[in-house]
Amino acid sequence: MTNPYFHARLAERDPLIFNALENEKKRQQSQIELIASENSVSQASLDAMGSTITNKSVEGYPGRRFHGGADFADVVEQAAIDRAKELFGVAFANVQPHSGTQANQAVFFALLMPGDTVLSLDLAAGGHLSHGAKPNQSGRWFNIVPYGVDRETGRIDYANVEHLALMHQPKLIIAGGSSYPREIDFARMRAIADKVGAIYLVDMAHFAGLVAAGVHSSPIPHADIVTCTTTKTLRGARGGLILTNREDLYKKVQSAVFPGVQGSAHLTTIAGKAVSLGEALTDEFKAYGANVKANAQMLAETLQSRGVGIISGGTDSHLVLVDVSSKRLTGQHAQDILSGVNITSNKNPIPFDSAKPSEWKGLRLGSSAGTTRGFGKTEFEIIGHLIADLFDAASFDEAKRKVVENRAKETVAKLCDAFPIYA
Ligand code: DSN
Repeated sequence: MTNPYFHARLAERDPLIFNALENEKKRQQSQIELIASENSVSQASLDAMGSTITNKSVEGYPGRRFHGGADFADVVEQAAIDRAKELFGVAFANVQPHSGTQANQAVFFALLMPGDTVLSLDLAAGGHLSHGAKPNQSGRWFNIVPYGVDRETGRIDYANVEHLALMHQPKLIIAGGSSYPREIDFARMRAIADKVGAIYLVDMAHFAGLVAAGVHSSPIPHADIVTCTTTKTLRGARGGLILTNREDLYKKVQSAVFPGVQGSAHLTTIAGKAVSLGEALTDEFKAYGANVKANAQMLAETLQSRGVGIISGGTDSHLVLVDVSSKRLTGQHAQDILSGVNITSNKNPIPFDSAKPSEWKGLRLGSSAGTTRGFGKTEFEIIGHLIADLFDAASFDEAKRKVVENRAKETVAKLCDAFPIYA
C-alpha cells in the first residue's frame, strides 16, 4: 500500500506554499534581477537541495560524526570540501556555515574574546553588517573601529587604515564587504596587519565567483582566513565557506563552527554547495566570470555616459554602486521606479551617506544573475539606457513619464522572454 505521506506532491498537499513557490518562479522569469547578491543556481543544484538527505542529522565532520548512518553525508560533505579546496587553491575548508554572516560569526568566536578590537570597513563605505554594524552581534560584543574610503576616489584609504591600525592595535582586521565595487589591495592590507600583529580576514562573499573564475585577484595567498557566501557570484546554494592555509586557525575554526555557533549541518545545502563548487571548476564558469565583469563594466559605463553618478567611477567586479542623487532621487525612489518596470535592485548607502535608510542616496546593482540567464554586453547596455531613461523621466509630468515606463516594461518583457530561466 502506498503511503500518501511519501507520494503526494506539494501541489496537492499544500496549495498555498505550492502557489507561492510557482509565483516566485514566474517572478524570477519575468523580472530582470540586478540585486548584486542574487543569482540563479543550476537545475542540478536545485535537484540536490530537494533531496532526502535533509532527513539526516550530522554533527561533527566527515569520518568523525556524532550520529550513525552518515556514510553518504560524508561523501557529500567531503566532495564539497575537496572542491572548495581545489577551486580556491587552499589547504583547509569548512563548508558548514549556514550563511556568510555565520561564517564570520564563527571566525569571531574562534579568534576573539568579547571586547577585542576589530578594524573593518564602515557599512556606508561598503562593509557588511556582520563586520561590526551596531545592530549585529559583532557590533555589540566587540570594539569596532571602522575605516572608510577616500571622499574623492571612493576607494579604500589605505593610509588611514594604517593610521587607525597603529592607533587602535586591533586583534582582527577585515577586508571585504557588500557594496565595495573595486578590487582590494590584499597585499597592502596584509602589510598593515603584520605591522600591528593582527589576524587578517578577507570576506570575499561578493566576489568569490570572480576569484574562482580567475578574473579577480585572490585573497588566499595574503589573508589568514577567508570567508564567503556560496550564493552571489559563486552561483551556488545559500550558505557560507571558511577557507585558510593555516592549520592552527583551521582547528579553531572547526570547533567554532561546530559545536561553537552551529549544530547539525544542513546537508541539502551542503549537497547544493558541492554541486555548484563542481560547476565553478569548469571552463564554462571561467567564461561566465569574465562575462559578469564585462557586463558590469558596460552597465557602469552606460549609466555614466547618461550623467548617472557611479561611486569610484566604475567597477572591478559584478557590482555597480550608483549615486542616484545625481538624478535628484533617493535610493528608495530609484528602487521603486525600477521595481515598477520589473527590474529588481536595492537601495544602499553610499560613502558618507545618512544613517537613515529613507535618506540613502545609493542604489546597488549587479550583473551576476543577468549574466547567468545569458545577457551579454548588448543587453546590459540596453538596461543601462533604460534605467537612465527612467531616472530622467522621474521629473517629467505623469503622461510623459508613463510613456517611458511603458516602453521600459516592454523592453524588460522582451529581454526576459528571449532569455528564459528553468524549464
Ligand atoms: N549580504 C547581503 C547582501 O549583500 O545583499 C545578503 O546576501
